[in-house]
Amino acid sequence: MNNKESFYLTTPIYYVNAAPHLGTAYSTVAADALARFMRITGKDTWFLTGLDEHGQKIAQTAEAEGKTPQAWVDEVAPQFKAAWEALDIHYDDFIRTTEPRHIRGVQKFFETLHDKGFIYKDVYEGYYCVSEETFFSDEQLAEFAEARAAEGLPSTQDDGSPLCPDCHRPLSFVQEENLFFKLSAFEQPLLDYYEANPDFIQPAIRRNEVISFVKSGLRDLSVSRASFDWGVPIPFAPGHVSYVWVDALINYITAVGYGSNDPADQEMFARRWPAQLHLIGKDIIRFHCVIWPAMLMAADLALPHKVFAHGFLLTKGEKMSKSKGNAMDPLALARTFSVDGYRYYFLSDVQFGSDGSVSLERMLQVYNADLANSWGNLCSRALNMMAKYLDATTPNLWEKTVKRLTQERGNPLAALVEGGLQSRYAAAFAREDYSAALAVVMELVDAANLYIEQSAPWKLAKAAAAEAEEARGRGEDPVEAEEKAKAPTQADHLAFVLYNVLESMRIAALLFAPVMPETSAEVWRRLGLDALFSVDDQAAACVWGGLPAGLATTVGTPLFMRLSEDDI
Ligand code: ME8
Repeated sequence: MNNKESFYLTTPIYYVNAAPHLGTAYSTVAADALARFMRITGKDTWFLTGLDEHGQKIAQTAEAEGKTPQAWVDEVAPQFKAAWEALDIHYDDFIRTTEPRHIRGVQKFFETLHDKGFIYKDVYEGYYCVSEETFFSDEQLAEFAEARAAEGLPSTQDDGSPLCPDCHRPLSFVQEENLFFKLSAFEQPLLDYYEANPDFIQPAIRRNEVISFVKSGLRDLSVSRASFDWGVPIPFAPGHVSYVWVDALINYITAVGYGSNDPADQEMFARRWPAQLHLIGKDIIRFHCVIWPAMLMAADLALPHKVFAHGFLLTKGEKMSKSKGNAMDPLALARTFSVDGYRYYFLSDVQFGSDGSVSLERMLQVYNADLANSWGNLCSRALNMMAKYLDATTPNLWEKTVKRLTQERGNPLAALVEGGLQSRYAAAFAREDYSAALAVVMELVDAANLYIEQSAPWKLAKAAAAEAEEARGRGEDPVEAEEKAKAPTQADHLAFVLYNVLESMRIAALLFAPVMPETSAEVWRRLGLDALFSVDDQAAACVWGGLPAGLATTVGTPLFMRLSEDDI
């Protein structure tokens, strides 16, 4: 029996019409960092990601490639897994919508909605965007036409047929008998739910957007397609497959056991569902905050606790996407800036929840300033001084010496940590504010670098050597001399300063671990801590003074090599 609190979080499941790109990597890295944070804080974390493999867009892509859809998705799926592995993403489960466990669950879901009277047959007549896999109503098209006209831009092709309001590609006209879901019946229940659960949709701007969309009226949703067969067959409607979005959303429950008769799966479902968090991009907010909760209400299932929609990564002011050809390859960037450098840049420099411009130039700047010059440099300076002055062994100071030095010289680093550093960091993580969480850790790194400058260990080392020399000249043992004087020696002061710097490094490594796991594990090794505890299960150990004495430290190569314009 697991008594730990469950934390189930998900990313969108991505379309397999092309390889992973910076946008899909962004959501997945963010979810991974949060999952690592939750694991470290002791939550029973379950992190799901996966692939959306059905639908007309995938069928068309496969056809263009001269492959069957199954062969195509089987070819692309490993590319996603390899990319996530390369970016150090540790998911607990990876679902593909072509798996039997998912298909079975989607069918059960349809049957449930049908049995409860929420599904009926009707003729759908209207426009559909294959690229967005979305239906557009006449009102939506009119609104788009008006907005475009105001900018002096066309909203139709030359022959007068409309363009997609989202991606501006030509729309297809669909006229077929479909199954419909009574989405309109959930208008008021959804509004009531948003009101009763103010944190359900984050950030607030998205919540307001969703509320005004629902208030403007919901229409029933066409949930099946009969003109092609690359989808989940609907058991009670031969010839119909599920609308790809409905199929895709259900992944969040089929992955944790919904639809299975196996008692172990049923137990998992009871434990994991509802999810704590669906982490998505703002482009798919209506699917997650309107259609999905309405589907769950109709099936009498609990609703997820929170949907957080992050913004778009923009390059030169435009949404970065494969079709616009302005997508940077995440794996190439990770090779240049290191995996941790990659993860750090996107999570620190783009305010999570807002759109953010990204560029190689800015990435280089952030990498050099924060990682090579601040964090990396702190580690190499401190470890070099340990080797030079303290025989690469963490010092063993008497408690009373530490007390006295703290009184006399102050300890700004301990004061910073004890002044609520970790709680500010944790609060930032809990509201998905990665930039703020990382800025808190950088405060400690910057303070430690400043402390080195101000306390000048090299001067203390000189003074300590002179003091020892003097004591020897008097024929005294320096330790006894200290006892006699009841005053800390210069050597104590040096050890005190370096201990404080190393202790700050230990805490910074712990707090950086969710975003930069590789580097934190390396710092852990260099501090000689890996034999004692793992960097992953030490979150509670941000208590000042946790670095034991007598550990062997190692210098190693620079954690982050400084890069120049020529390297990018
Ligand atoms: O929509 N900036 O899949 P998809 C930030 N299969 N994030 C971006 C981005 C950008 N420029 N471009 C993409 C689908 N993303 C459906 C989802 S879920 C039940 C089904 C990210 O492959 C962002 O998370 O088009 C966005 O929501 C997602 O990729 C869309 O991925």
